[in-house]
Amino acid sequence: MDLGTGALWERIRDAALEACRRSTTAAEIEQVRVAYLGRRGELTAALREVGRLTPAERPAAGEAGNRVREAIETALAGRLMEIADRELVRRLQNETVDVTLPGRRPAVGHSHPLSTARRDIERIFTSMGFAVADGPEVESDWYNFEALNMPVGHPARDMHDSFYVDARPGPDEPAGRMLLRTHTSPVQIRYMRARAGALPVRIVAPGRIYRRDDDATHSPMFHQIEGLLVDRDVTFAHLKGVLAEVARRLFGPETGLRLRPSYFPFTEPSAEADASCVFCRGTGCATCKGSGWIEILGCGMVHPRVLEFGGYDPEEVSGFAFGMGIDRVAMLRYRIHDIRLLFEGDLRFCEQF
Ligand code: 2NM
Repeated sequence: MDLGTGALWERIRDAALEACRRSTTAAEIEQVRVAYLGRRGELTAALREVGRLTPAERPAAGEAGNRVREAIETALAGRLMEIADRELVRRLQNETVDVTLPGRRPAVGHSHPLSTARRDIERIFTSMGFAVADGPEVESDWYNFEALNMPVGHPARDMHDSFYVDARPGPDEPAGRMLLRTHTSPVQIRYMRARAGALPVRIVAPGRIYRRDDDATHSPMFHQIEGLLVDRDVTFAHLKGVLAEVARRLFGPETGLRLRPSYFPFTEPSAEADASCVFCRGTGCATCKGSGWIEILGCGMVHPRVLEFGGYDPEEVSGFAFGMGIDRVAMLRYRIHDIRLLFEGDLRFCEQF
């Protein structure tokens, strides 16, 4: 090989530049690069030979070889740019816009029926002076059960009703097992304790709750809104007045309210509240199963022990509380017969509201 005189370098350079000029696609450019500059390329082979020259010959040959490498690299990069430009121009020339086509209407999102129901219920309560409170969904045994007058061994704590989890309580939290809250009542306990005895307490706590249940009318995750009012001289009459107004605001001004005695560990006395059926107006239909009434919530006067757990003196204050299923309200309002539809995210369902 004639590395010294430069004839070899010139020949490689001219051949490479010619191949580069003839290339019309990026793939061809790459082929040229591999043929000359690749690991087994012609120029690469020649540069390797430089190492075998005498020390005196080596610098000039190496310099000549590297100049050729740079020339080839520059030519390839330039040609690649030309090809890309040409490609773009060709695409733009072929592109046409039909300005007479009708526009595409952008998809507009909207609120899920559950969000609408929650927002409407929250508005009713905030307009009556209640604040909205929230809290953790992973709760301690103490806040979810103990503070609500459900001591160890109470049937509602049964493994069959609750999802226990491996989480550890935080540094300032009571020791004990952790679970997904089965109601939003722990929010009310946390709120009372944070108020440290201040009056009045007047909150609603909406949110997700979890129970081990799964069929057309039960989902393992569902939504509840609970309310709590604590002050001096709060009576059952206050509870009934507030709930009657809520029922009218929620289902219409003609709606009636009926209270039936019931039992909850955290209230005494306790009641279940029925609204007169929104569909038949009380004459009896399929939705109210002929009774003319639909159960909408549970309620009662806060148990003295629960007030104490909240840091309030049951000799000084009293309170009422209630819990309502948001999913139930949405299902009644939109006549949805399977609760699971609310959680599947199927747009064919969601877009109907
Ligand atoms: C219900 C029924 C009756 C309730 C009790 C409390 C608390 F924290 F104040 F004790 N919050 N919510 C309650 C009372 C909930 O749900 C059916």
